[in-house]
Amino acid sequence: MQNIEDKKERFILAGVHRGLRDVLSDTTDESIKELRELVKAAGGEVVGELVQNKADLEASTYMGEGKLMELCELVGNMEIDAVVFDDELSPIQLRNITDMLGCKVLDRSMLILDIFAMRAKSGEGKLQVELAQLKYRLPRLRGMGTELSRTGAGIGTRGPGETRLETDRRHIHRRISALEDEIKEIKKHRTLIHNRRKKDGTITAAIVGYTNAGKSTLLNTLTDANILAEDKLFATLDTTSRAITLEDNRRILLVDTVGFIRKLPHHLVEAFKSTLEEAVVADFLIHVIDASDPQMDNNIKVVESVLSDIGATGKRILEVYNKIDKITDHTVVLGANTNSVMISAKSGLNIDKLLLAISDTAPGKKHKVKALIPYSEGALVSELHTRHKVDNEEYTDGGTLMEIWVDSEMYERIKGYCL
Ligand SMILES: Nc1nc2c(ncn2[C@@H]2O[C@H](COP(=O)(O)OP(=O)(O)OP(=O)(O)O)[C@@H](O)[C@H]2O)c(=O)[nH]1
Ligand SMILES: [Mg+2]
Repeated sequence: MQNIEDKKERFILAGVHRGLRDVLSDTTDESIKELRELVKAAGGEVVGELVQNKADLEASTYMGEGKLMELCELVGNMEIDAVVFDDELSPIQLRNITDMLGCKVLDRSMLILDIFAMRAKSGEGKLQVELAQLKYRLPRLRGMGTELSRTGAGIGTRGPGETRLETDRRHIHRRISALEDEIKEIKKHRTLIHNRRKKDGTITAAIVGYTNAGKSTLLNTLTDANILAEDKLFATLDTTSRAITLEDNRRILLVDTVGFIRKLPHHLVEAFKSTLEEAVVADFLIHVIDASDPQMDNNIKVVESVLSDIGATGKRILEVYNKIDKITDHTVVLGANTNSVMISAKSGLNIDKLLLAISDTAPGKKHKVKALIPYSEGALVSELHTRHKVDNEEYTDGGTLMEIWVDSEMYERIKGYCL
């Protein structure tokens, strides 16, 4: 016998296709397909969809009334638990639609927040998700009201970890300011870490990209980090960092970050600013792109626009076209950007090329030189030992013969001794 708890909530997807020039803000076949994946990621089952072609959204009901009636019928006939809309609904739209449909009504933002709530592991991640959820809910409490409290739980109502989301307005206000204080403290701590890294001369690269592009898989392949990498949206919420050492001994700290998606809820981006700051303070960015995704070009645009939203602009970007094991026509991808490599993070294909590209992109690139340093320059030799990689060293009549990796600054100092 099937346990009631195991029964998946049945969803209908709904949206309005407006024929917008900016397809990324519209409801399209692709955004609906992605919404389907989001429902799946939240643990629900999609049993139907209804998209209306209509140039303008209705201010109070989002869809036209006739279409909503149609939706209402579907809900009744198909034993639907919830309808999820492909846009963020305004408080008034949410309330009116909920009144009409008599079932649970969610929107894209709520669904994404719900998935984030399930996936958040670190203390910081949980605080940020809860803050985004509460800020989203506050103006919508009445709209969510009866249905969500009657059904009590399920998709769209889950808080991070074991916590239950507040439903009382006064408590929510109090909780929001407590969360903001806590996040401020964490941010201070993060700034300390960033400053220390800068002082130590640590080079950092943030791995950014659309959700499911293969960021965590890449970090695993490069460093054996064992980060959760799964074929599901938003597998990674918490930043993980691991260092790699390049041939010239430069250590690069690679920071895995949360994936981006189209129509990312505004409150979420706000709340996750301190996590996303990793991309803002990084020395350069590694943008992982799923080259096997037909939506590749749009996904790149979404990532670029979120990066600009959070202020991660003007940085060197290494574009990494991933999953090339899944595609046959490589010409589509090639030539997109001069600073790009094609790899398979999963099979390890072209990881050597990627490491060379990382070495070229990261600041402070070193070159191997051969130098004969006179014995009178003992301090210089020891400095070279502490800060640079020495491949070979011999004591000759004319001084210490060294094969060393030096950056341009050190090269200027020793070029008179170079052979
Ligand atoms: N075929 C193939 N699959 C890959 C490759 N790289 C990653 N994948 C798969 O793509 C899926 C997503 O990989 P992740 O590394 O979790 O992606 P992510 O970018 O970290 O995703 P989020 O954390 O959700 O943003 C997993 O099933 C990986 O096994 C690749 O080079 N080839
Ligand atoms: Mg990941």
